[in-house]
Amino acid sequence: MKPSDGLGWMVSDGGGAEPRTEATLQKQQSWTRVTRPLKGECLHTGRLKLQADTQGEQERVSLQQHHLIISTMKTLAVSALVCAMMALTRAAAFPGPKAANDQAAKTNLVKRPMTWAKAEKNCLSMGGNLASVHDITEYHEIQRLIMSASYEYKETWIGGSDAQEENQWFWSDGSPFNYLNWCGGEPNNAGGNQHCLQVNHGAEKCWDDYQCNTRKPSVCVKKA
Ligand SMILES: [Ca+2]
Ligand SMILES: [Ca+2]
Repeated sequence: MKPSDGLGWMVSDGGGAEPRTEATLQKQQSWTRVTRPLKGECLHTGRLKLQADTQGEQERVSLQQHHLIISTMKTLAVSALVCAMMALTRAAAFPGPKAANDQAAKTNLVKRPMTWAKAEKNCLSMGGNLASVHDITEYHEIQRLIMSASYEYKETWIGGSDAQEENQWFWSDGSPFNYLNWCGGEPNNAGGNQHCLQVNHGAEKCWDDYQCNTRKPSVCVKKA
């Protein structure tokens, strides 16, 4: 069979030898009816699809705009909430000058002489510890406090100790022991019995290890 109607061999029954009976014609026409409309349907369906796409696109765009507006409003609301929370967090995290003054006021000199251990317990009873020192600025603040309270750079306990193990120094408040201001030749553990840290030692007013059972003034610091 020739592809006389331009539909090609695929629209035929494929046999070629079958006589062109009415049934065959109907069969071929049915193929034709199926096949021809397929092209039309494809186009038509395509147009419908295009129209549907267009309408759907409009609806989709409209919905997207709607969602965008809602999303934008939600984002703005969330952003405002986040900004408010950040402002509160900053207010809590970064104390102003008044809070800094309050923290400085929590460092105090205890004039009454006590052994190192009793001085530490006395600080604990006030919610603090013997002072720890982490840089030269902190050390100078402690020296100024001692001078302003006692009018001299008096030897005074702060929180350093190597009582647990020789030459393993700790601050009683648990902070890192990462700054040193030892006097020359100190700590010397003189007599094998010096395990507590006193400040304002010697002419240079530096640090010395000394017998812990000696009674001295002390400096307490209460953490913020
Ligand atoms: Ca020692
Ligand atoms: Ca010493």
